[in-house]
Amino acid sequence: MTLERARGALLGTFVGDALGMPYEGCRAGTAPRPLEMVEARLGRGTYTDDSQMMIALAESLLACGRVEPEHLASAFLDAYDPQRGYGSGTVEVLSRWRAGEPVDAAAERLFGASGGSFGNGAAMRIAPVAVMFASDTERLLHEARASARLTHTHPVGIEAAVAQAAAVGAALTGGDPLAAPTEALRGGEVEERLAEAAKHVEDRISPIETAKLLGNSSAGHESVPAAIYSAAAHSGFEEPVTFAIACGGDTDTIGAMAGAIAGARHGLGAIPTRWLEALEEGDRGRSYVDDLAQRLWECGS
Ligand code: R7I
Ligand code: MG
Ligand code: MG
Repeated sequence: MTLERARGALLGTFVGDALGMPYEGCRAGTAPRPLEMVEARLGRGTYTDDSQMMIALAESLLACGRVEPEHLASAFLDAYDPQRGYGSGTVEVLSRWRAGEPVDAAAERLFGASGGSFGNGAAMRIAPVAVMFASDTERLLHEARASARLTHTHPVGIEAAVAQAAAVGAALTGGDPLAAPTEALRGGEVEERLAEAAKHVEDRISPIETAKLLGNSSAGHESVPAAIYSAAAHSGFEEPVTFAIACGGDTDTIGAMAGAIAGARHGLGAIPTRWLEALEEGDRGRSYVDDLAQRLWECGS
């Protein structure tokens, strides 16, 4: 793994998130081409919960050297800014923690008897785990699971995070971002959709077909396969991220996850300067995320 790739994974998440946010909820095939950073809810180039939680996860990993549930929960709580647009399940976990519920018990109680959230919230933030543990696949998958369980206890929510972690990990180390997640899973919805995605890497399908076949919602199994497919079937950074956002639906997150994989695969230099330059700065903006990537890389390489 090179430093360029580590920077690409984190800033790729940020770029995909900021680019995709203005198109959240759009139908597949409607996002413009070429894609530009346009005025968004909190301003041009601003990020959402995807990057905010990624930053908190990176900070906690750097402080603890691993996923330490109590510390990570505090980091998520400290970072939380409702204006960034969080999933309802994650908002509830945070408020349960704040009310004193044990860190490892709150997530199971979401969504009634379903066994917790199957949302893509654990997958969207996973890039720092992949950077820190890229050299040891077993450890990477273990830490990815631990980081997911804090907020997502439904098997699909965890599988989605494991798949995305494996895809970013493989991309960082020159592996195959579609084969690696398939190997990491032991059956389940996410793996089934990845198998479907694999059939279309050569004869590429459109964003509309991708959304139909693989999904584009904020459920883990209906967004992680689409993001991995976007990155696996297209080269460079601009193509896969533009394709991912054209899938519609949960565009900030599908964009963020495709951006993490494509950035890890091709390095920071592949991300268009016009997109990088538009990212918000401030306390925890572009330079800060770049610095986190460098520090994670130093721990991981
Ligand atoms: O997973 P999570 O943090 O959401 C992340 C998404 C991303 O798109 C972000 O950009 C942000 O917009 O939100 O939050 P959750 O609320 O746990 O999961 C996301 C959504 O998946 C939920 O709001 C539900 O619509 C759906 N969902 C479920 N629905 C029924 N039963 C997740 N789990 C369940 C379930 O068990
Ligand atoms: Mg978001
Ligand atoms: Mg989203």
